[in-house]
Amino acid sequence: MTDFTTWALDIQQRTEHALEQLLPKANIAPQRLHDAMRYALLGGGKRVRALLAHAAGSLCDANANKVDIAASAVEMIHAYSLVHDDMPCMDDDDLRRGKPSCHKQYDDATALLVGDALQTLAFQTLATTEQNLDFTPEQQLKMLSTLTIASGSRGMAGGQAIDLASVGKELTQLELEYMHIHKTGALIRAAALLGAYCANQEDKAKIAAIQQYAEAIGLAFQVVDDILDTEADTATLGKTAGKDADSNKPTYVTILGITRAKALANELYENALAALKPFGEEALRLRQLAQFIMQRSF
Ligand code: GRG
Repeated sequence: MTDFTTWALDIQQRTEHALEQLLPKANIAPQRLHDAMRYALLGGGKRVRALLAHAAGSLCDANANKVDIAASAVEMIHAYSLVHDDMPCMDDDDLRRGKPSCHKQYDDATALLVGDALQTLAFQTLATTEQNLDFTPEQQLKMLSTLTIASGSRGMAGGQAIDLASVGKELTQLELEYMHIHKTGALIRAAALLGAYCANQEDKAKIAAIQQYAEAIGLAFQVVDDILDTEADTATLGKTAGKDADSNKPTYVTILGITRAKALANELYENALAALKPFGEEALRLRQLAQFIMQRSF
């Protein structure tokens, strides 16, 4: 079996290729919108959600070509959320993935439309049968409903609303956790589940374990993000460092302090690994990915 870095690079490259194929070409009208969609989605990002979909897919023995479709749809939703999040009416950030954020490179109206169009392209990708010949309609519906719920007001968009409403407020750890389970966790959980749903046969025990793993690692991802926001620099992060503290936003570091925040991240990592205990080598990629999420520097 290949080492993790080689595997991850392969997934990142095949995801890039799948997204490039699924996006409208930049010379197709409306050119500016299509160009901006490609700017926001291609050539950047760690593709953690695609890696999760493939790692979960590999535990369930799913066909990797099918997982590419699921992974692409999740990466489209993620990219849309970043484009909207960076806009002046939300987090107001000029830098994303080491380059000017979408509204800076284009304009606010274009960025708004990029988010809208990437979101609908994600659902189109899962629903369009010509691309998904091997999927059963039941599989497609399951993936669609999982991703819509994870993205909407009971998932990511709801978490973002809570985030915006909590600026300048003191939150308890439980309230902060509730926000992140929705804002970041819901899509991470959906990424893993969609990967598993690509398998020809559902294994309920594996799906339950994947769900438990993804919930723990999704939260760990956020705790690590808060730690990086205080400890890493802007050049390494590819986005403005210290943004949360500057925006007067509660984070795991402000609530717990750096030492307890690191201990919490480790505890969540251990919980994620514990969920995979019943599985041997088949869960290797999920284990390695958990480690990657913990050790990431941006
Ligand atoms: C606008 C509806 C709407 C939602 C936005 C996820 C989100 C909700 C905003 C992102 C804000 C943020 C920085 C959250 C912290 C965790 C996070 C999602 C970081 C970015 O994800 P990475 O690190 O990014 O996976 P890359 O660029 O590697 O894909």
